[in-house]
Amino acid sequence: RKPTLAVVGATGAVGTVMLDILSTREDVWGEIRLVASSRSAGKRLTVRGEEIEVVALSEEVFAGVDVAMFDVPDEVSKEWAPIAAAKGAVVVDNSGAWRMDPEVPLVVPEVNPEAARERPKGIIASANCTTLSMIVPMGALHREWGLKEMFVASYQAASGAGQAGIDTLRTQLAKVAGSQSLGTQPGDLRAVVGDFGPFPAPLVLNVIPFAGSLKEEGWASEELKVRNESRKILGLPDLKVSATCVRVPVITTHSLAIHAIFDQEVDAERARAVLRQTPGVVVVDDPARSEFPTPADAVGTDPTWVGRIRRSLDDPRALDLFLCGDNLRKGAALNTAQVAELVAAELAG
Ligand code: 11C
Repeated sequence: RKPTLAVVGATGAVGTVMLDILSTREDVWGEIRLVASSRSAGKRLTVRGEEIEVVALSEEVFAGVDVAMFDVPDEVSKEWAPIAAAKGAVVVDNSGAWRMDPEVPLVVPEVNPEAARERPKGIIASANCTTLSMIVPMGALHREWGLKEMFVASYQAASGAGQAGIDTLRTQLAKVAGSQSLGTQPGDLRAVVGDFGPFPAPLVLNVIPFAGSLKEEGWASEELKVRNESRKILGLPDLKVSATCVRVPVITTHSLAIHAIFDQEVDAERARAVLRQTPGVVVVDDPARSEFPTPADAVGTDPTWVGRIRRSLDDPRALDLFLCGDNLRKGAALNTAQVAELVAAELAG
């Protein structure tokens, strides 16, 4: 019998990509149940070419479910993931609710697949989209030279803030379209765009040096997630990580500029060779021909695209690079689907 899958949060920005991924990857699932809030119940969505009615989240929907993917806000996951697990489902959770729980593995199949087997709470976490956008190539470079420290600047897309983020950027784009003057005077965009949506400032024609919520000593939650989640996934509890997370007016696909320091001397050509051999990574690195990753080229694709690979001029143990990853695919739905497939393979024996 093929395992039964529940997709909780099927109607959100990540859920929508998840249905596409489930329809295009090798099909390991038997029944698929689509679950959402009571507001979305009754909608009919297509997965694997078949229309399925969305049902409201309740204890009963987990009866007979083997694996439950959760693409919901943290507070919904906090409440409902244990209920699904108590009903016998293995939960693969994409929220931030469980990632740092020592009894919950945080899994990226290309980096630490073995961690998925040890799940005392019946819950496996998938990482934040910013961490996931870089962790596969950084894991490969760590295996080669031993990672010691990372300085990260992110360029994060609007869809990291969900459908509300996408809608806000599109509305703001419409408000500035055709203007010959907006973006030339201090505050002119603030006056015109009106609603900032989930962002703390206008996003259109702008960049915002803040993502997530404010935590201790001025750090943003996104920056702490990049640090803490990288440490857990790579199994490096003392890894030094400094991140500055910035929102940019891109619909989907996060980019990151990384300065990574290793235990040994590095070599840019060897880094390209290592990354070319790494599943889930594509190297595009020929700046003389204007070949480097951009979010506009990476969006809608599965791999992490890496380029601008240089050895630091001042430190032979350090590499600088730039990478792009679709935050809704590998950054969210794809990684969750890959983890769920690991569990399905394990259940199949
Ligand atoms: C963003 N990375 O771009 C965030 C969204 O912890 O899963 C994902 C938040 C999370 O805003």
